[in-house]
Amino acid sequence: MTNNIESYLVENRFFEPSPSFSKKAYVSSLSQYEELYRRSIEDPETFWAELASELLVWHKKWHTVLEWEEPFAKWFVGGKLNVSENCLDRHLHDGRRNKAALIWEGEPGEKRTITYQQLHREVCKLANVLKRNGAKRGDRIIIYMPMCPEAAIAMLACTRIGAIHSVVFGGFSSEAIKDRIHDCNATIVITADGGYRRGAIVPLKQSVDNALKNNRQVHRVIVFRRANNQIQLEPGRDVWWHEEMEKAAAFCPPESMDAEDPLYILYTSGSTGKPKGVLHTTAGYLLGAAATTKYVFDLRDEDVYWCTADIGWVTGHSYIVYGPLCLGATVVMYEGAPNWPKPDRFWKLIEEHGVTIFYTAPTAIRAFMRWGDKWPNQHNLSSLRLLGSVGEPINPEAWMWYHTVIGNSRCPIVDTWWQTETGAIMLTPLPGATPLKPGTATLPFFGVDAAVVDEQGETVPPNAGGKLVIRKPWPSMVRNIWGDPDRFKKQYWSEIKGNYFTGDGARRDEDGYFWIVGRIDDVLNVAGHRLGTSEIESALVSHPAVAEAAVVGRPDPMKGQAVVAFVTLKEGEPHTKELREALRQHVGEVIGPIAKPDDVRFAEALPKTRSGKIMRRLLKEIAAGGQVTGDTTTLEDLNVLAQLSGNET
Ligand code: 7RM
Repeated sequence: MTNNIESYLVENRFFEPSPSFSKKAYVSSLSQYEELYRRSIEDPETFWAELASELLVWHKKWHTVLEWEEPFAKWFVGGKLNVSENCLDRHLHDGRRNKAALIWEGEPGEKRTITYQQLHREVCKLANVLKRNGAKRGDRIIIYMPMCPEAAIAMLACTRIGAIHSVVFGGFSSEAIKDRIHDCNATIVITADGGYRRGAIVPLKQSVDNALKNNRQVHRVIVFRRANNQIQLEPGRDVWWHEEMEKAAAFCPPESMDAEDPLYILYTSGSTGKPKGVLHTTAGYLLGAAATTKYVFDLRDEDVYWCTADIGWVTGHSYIVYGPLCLGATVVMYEGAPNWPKPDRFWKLIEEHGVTIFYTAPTAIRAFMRWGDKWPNQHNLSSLRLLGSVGEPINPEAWMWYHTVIGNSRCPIVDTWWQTETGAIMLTPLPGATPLKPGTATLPFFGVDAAVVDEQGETVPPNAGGKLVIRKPWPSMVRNIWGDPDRFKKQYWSEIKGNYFTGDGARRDEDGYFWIVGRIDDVLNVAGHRLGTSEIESALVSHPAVAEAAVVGRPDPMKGQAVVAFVTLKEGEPHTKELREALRQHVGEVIGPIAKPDDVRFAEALPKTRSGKIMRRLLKEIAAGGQVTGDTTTLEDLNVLAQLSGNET
């Protein structure tokens, strides 16, 4: 068992669901969860079929719930439906016609509220625009937009006509757009002139123009006017969104799609340079998104729900657009940065719109901690009833801050573990049922057969580290990598025979709770001990001076690997030798001498993706003293790298 990941961090804090929350919740006790979970695992097909009838509207019922030929799954075979109809048309007849679907704020401060009826009309019109511009069922359409309602409208319009969308992050470069257009052979691009970020205009159309140089595949670019910045329209190729919409009819019949027709492709940066197009299909994906939105957020009609993710990330797909709209929720959407014009922008939004459910990422939570309590404390956050976290392990210290300062020790926190590939939340508390411990995504969602296993695929004992796998197919699972089934098999289905391999390391504690210890590729090997990154990072973050930390291994002739910690300090903390030594000692005390960093490097900021994940791969190269050579196209801020490489402190 020497190959297993070792685990040392002990977390003893414990929070029972409050009786008042539980009383009203869909699932109101741990035993009720356990009973439902047991049923969902013993007979997943019946379980999911019941939910599919309850949560989705169908043109035609399926004849077979699941066809499974590892690694290829087909769910609800024979069923027909349309995703935009599920998210819009149904709500025109269920009492939600004039309910706010989207409440939007632009970064400069504009506000718009769009009802279900209005959203339906906009989506229909854009669907007609797409058709008139040559889009057909099955075509691939790139969406490269700022965070505005039109981004969601574009996605839904694609689903209305059965076109496959691929949203590219508004922060990515023209190179990234080009690769993606090429990989999926897209023929239409939907974009905007620009969008706002930290007070500046991001020139989106300009990036699209650069990406399209010498491209003969894309015959149409539809440009939404958002920022009024100067752009060029290429005659014969580019058209204005608003001009096209004026000519379009207000109704477009929804295309009847097969349950397994492709819905969207979303690219994730693989470890190789080639982008990896994760393919999701229609019914299973929508069901996974809707079921988890309902139970994990315990969503009510009167909720004002805000997920701060960008629409270019899977979280924006499942938990801004498809899950919440399918359930008829009111969704808040915000265009810009959390600290614009001041670090209280999010809290201002929550107060003003009466947000009840707030879902964000640990990277944001750590930034708010760093900026200080005075910003949230200036606002009345009493509308909040539930908090969520996604994207990385949430360090226990960050969890406690979120719980006390934002949630006023009143709101349950759902720490949700999932991936682009899983389509929907997989490990999570249910807020009325699951006792919480800071730092763990707790237990599997219904139908999710998760396990921590060793190299042979055997389940490891409690508290031993291993690989996180999923043992059974689930409706919202990735169906393929676009154009590359071999890579699909190799990447996810070859590591542990018969199981989906997540790429994450984890341990399960004595209560069966899952603790993610980091990506398997990032695991350190120190003098024969395999250590996950997240425990050492959490130990560092538990020191009062530290805002954020990333730990990587550096080749070391004695120990195999030495532990290098990159640390961002809270505002005003001094970059001294004494503090560096104090941090090493602190890790030694919290975890043990084996995990003590050999090297602590202070950094102004850490390299991250736009969804806030620390790019340890780049830090590894820096720690080894080399130049960064890997793919940096998903990096949010290139300046950070320059700073780190030149940093001798
Ligand atoms: C939703 C999303 C997936 C990877 C995943 C993990 C990490 C995400 C959590 C988490 C610990 C969490 N999709 N991750 N959520 N780790 N606790 N609650 O993030 O495809 O962009 O990333 O993110 O490593 O494998 S993703």
